[in-house]
Parts: sequence; structure tokens; C-alpha cells
Amino acid sequence: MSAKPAVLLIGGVDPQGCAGLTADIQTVSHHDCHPVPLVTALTEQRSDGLVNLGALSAEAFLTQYESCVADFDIAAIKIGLIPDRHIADCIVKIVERHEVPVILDPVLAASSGGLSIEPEVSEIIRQQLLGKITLLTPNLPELGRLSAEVQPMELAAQQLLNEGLAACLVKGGHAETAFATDYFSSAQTTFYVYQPRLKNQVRGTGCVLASSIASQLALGHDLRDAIILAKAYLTRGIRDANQQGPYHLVTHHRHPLTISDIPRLCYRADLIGKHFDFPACPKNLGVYPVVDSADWVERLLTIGVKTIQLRIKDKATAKTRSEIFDAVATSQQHHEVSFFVNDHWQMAIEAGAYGVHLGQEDLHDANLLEIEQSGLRLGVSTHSYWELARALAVNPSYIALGPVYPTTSKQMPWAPQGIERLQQWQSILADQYPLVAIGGIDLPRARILKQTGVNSVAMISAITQADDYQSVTRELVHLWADHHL
Ligand code: TZP
Ligand code: MG
Repeated sequence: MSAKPAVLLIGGVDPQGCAGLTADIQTVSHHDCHPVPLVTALTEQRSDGLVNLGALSAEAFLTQYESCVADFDIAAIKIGLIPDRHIADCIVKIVERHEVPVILDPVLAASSGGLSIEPEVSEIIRQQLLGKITLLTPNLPELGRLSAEVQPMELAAQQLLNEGLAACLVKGGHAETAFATDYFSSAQTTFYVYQPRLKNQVRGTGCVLASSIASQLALGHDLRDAIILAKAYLTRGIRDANQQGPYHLVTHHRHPLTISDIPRLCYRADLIGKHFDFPACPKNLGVYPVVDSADWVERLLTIGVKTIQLRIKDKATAKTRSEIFDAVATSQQHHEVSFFVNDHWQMAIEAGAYGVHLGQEDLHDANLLEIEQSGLRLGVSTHSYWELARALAVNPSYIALGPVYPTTSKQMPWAPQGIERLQQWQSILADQYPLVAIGGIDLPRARILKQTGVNSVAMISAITQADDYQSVTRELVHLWADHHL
């Protein structure tokens, strides 16, 4: 077996084994990473509160650190309890020595209360640490301690970004709202991730979330995906929390994720928790060609294709419009055809198309309420976990995942997802959403993909660039013919 990525865990020991480094170590282990604990403090705490921070001396801390890094490389760092300014100064130096992702969970205000950290620590975090880390994960009281802006949380987070912080995930778990909502903010994007509120008062949740994000980054996920996966891990751990004496503790396990574990993502506060209801489409959409003209729609429907998408890019509006209207008319002349229009949702509504297909950017711009009211089906493209979280928030008629294989038909920053990822998504989405595979799929690959149980295969070049598109299309349709609805 190859070496696991090592995650340096800088934090305090909870002598009862509930929070702090114990929770961090369990989390990192369950992500198949190697936990490297670096103790900042030997705390004294129990159910009636924290009696003593028990900070280590700077000297003892740094000696320990040298052993931590003596024999292998560190892939990511997670920082928790910083008990005093001396340890804070040491941590600044440590972070400067590693060019790896650093997650700081600023343990300045525990949910249980009873924690009082000297104000100099907050000052060192603000002035010397914030500009050097990848992500800060404060709860609302901690955000209040660190930011000059008190509220709303969006402005408080922006204030920290203005001071040099790269990204912030504000944990809104303390707010009294129907959904537990976190707010992510970076120079590139801001969004909300939300889930129905689960049991409150589970210990160590902040440690688990930050350690899980650090592990996912150590494993190579991008920051947004790391956050979604970590939230899902924590949600499952809270849902299955076990009682230990007076506490509820996060349960750690490696069971596959379920659809309810994955948080929902949206960009607007007024859409948090909004339930969309797009009509269902056939569960098995089968062979799903994506073409760029009404003529192609006609040709392929004549051969027996039942699901098709018109994807017109860079054509004049009048031409786009006439192609869409022609294709809708053609689709209505054939029996039980699901005809989707890519992107041009207003024209799709006007023309009376069966559905629209939106990429993530289109999803951002489109008026989903209007599409929903018009009764069109909605298909959504995804290429990553955070895009899946976004798709789930709009509860579409189907979800597409790509590129499954390398493709030359579209320029994309994503590496091929591979068949393992496709199978994982198939089991997560299971009965709730038809899953459409797209990207580099030809007839031999379609044969393989069918075995994964995926409901549909979409393709561009395998059909439109084929020497004999008729025979390829017939074989594809035949391949899916026994895939009953
Ligand atoms: N989205 C993900 S991959 C892709 C799109 C639109 C292109 C698929 O084209 P091809 O030729 O089937 O690889
Ligand atoms: Mg915390």
C-alpha cells in the first residue's frame, strides 16, 4: 500500500477524548490520511466547563514540531486551539515553512462556553496568520471576535478578505434558522451551503469539519469540493451521533455517502431552503445525442432516438430561434420524444420544448422560477461535488456528470471523472435522479457504461462525427433498447 498523505494537526488535548485532537485524529484516519498531532495545550475540561487551558511552553511545542516533520512530508495543516500568544507566534513560523493548504478553525469561542483566550491571540491571527492560510472556519461568535464588521456575516467575512484572507467558511450553526447554513466567501465566489437542521449540541463538530476539509485537500480535492465532502461527512456523523456520558459525539465511519448527507448550495440568501419542483422525465433517458441543428434532430429522431438535445452556441439570435422552433415541431411529430434545449430557456419556453438543459453558469443566470412555472423539465450539468450540491438544491429532472472520458468537443478544466466516480454518483443518486453520463462516450464505451446502471449516455462526436452516423446510432439505440422504463 502506498503512503497516506500526512495531515499536521495543531491543537489541544481534551482529556475526555471528545473534541480537539482526538476528534481531529479520528476524522483524518477515517479519510485514509495519516494524522500527525502537534499538541498546543493539555486542557482540563469536563461537562461543567473548561477549568484550565494548560498551554505548552513555546520551547516544548517547537521541539515536538521538529519530530512531527522529521520523517515525512506534510500534505495539509489543520490548526485548532491556540492557547496563548507564544504558541500563536510559533504557529505563524510553522505555517511559513510549509507550502501546503492550511485550515484554521479559530477556537476562540466554544459552543459550550467557558473558554477564554487572551485577546492577543486574536490579534496575531488577524495580523500574521490570516494572510497565510487557505481557509478560515469561524462560527458566528468567532467571526465577531476576528472581524471589525460585526454583522451581517457576509460583510464580516468580506472584511477579513479585505485584510488578506483567501477564503472563509462561516458556520451558521448557532443561528436559530430552519436550515443550518454556512456561508463561503473568497475572492472568486460566494455561496451558501445549507441542510435541514439536525440534532444540536454534538461535541467536536468544528474540529471534525476543519479536519475533514484538511484531509480532502491533502487527498487532492479542490477547496469547494473539500467543503462539500466535509459537510457531508459531518452531517452523517451528527445524524448517527452516539451518546457518551453527558455528550453526543460525532460518529466516524466510512459508509458510502447518501443523497441526504450532501448539502445544498445556492448563491442567494433568499433561495436558502427553496423547494423547486420540476416535472420528472423518463428515468432511463437512454441514448442522448447532443446536436447543433434542427436537421440533426430530424435525422436522429427518424432513426429511433428518444432523447435529444439541441445545443446551439455562437449563432445569431434569429437563427437560434428558428432552429429551436423547427426542432420542437419535429420532436412533436415523433412519438414519446424528450427534446431538451441547451441554455436558451426563454426560447425553449416560447417554443414549447419538453425541457431545458443548463450548465452551471446558465443555472446561475436563468430564472428558475419561470422555467418551473412553465412546466419544462430541467437537466443540469455537473463536473464536481460542489456542482452536484448546486444541482441538488434546484431538484432538477435529471443530473448529467461529465466528462466521463477525455473529450475534444468542449474545453473544460476538469480531468475525466472515470467510471468509478460515475458508479459512486449512480449509487448516491440511485432512485431519485436519472444520471446522464457525458464526455468521450462512443459505442464500445457505452457498452461498458451500461453495466454501471447509469440511466443515460449523452454524446456529441460519436454520432455527429461518425463515418456512418446511421449505423452507429442504430447500434446505440439497440444497445439501450432492453433498458426498460
Ligand atoms: N459536457 C461535458 S463533456 C461534453 C459536454 C457538453 C462534450 C461531450 O462531447 P463528446 O464528443 O461526446 O465527448
Ligand atoms: Mg469551533
